[in-house]
Amino acid sequence: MRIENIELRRVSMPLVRPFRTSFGTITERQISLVHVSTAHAEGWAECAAEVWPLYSSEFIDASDLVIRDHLIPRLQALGDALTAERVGNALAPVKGHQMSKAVLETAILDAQLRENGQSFGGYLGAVHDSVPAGVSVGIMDSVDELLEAVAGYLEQGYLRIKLKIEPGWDLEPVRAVRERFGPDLLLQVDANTAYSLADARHLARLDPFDLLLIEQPLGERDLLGHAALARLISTPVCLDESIESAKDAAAAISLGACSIINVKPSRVGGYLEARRIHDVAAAHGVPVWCGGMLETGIGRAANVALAGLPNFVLPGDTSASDRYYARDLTAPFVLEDGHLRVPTGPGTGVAVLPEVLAEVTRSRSDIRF
Ligand code: SMG
Ligand code: MG
Repeated sequence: MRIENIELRRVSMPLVRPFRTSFGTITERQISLVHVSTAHAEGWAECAAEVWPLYSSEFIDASDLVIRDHLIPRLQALGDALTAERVGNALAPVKGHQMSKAVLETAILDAQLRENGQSFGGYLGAVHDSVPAGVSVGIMDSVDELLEAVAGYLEQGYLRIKLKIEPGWDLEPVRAVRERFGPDLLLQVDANTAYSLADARHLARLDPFDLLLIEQPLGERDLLGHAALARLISTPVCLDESIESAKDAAAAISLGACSIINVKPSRVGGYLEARRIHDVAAAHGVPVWCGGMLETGIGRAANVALAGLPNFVLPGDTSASDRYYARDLTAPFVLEDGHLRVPTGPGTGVAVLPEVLAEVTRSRSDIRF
């Protein structure tokens, strides 16, 4: 495949409501988009890195720089031999920077699949036409406000609720949601590393609420801590931040650090590694689900395709466009009976809307190949 140009574009997308996690509040998503042009096709992808290095060590300004100065030159060196499948190895000498690597591989894969007339779902091996949608509900100022938000999402048809938790916002909101919406509600929590192993006894007090899982309670490097915690609580432990590769997934599973994995393609360097994690987990009987980074329709389309693979057995953080943005960069993803449809067109199967794109663009630069 011969790339002619890679465009880096910074957009700013206001969220419909602020999103608060244990590491901070965001009101607007600043996103780096990568747009790849070949003689025959175009590919788009979005980088998950945020403004601050708080979810992980990556952040958007550093990501732009590493893409431009360290990653793209390695792709240019491949010349015509470049394919999406070769991106991972070509970028492997650069340590870390999974999100920056992911956005390049994904944009190239999109262009390649569009050239070949194949969809992301078909390429990755999706077996479902639509996938069940969950919603991630941020930390709020009061339990009443939270109950109202959850009620609204359930009315819209979301099939699973995830509550963000942190010390001081855990037992009470979980109890309130469980009591108000009953035992059948699929409910889980996400701590984004906010606890330590010394909190094990406190976290065990979540056990009676019959949660699907607790996501990333401890630090991202603390696999042994998670393994110890998993022995002390009955809520299944799910890892997010800790898993940056299929090797990490294999290690975490072997150590007993998790019994469920949140697969985010951006966090693990792209969709090919995400599929490997899916396969490793499936081989161990470990269920996975698709996480989210408040993606626009560009990233959502590919995530929904991934979530169509057979071992994605839990509803994902793959919500409809209007949960995030009043105007999405693509035709909006809408809930149909609690599900999002897996796109079937070539590549991600979605088109970027030029007027919306122009409106949210803050800057752009081009790298000629
Ligand atoms: O995309 O619906 C979404 C957000 C899902 O909670 C979500 N993501 O740790 O899983 C997570 C968080 C990380 C993003 S917080 C800005
Ligand atoms: Mg998480």
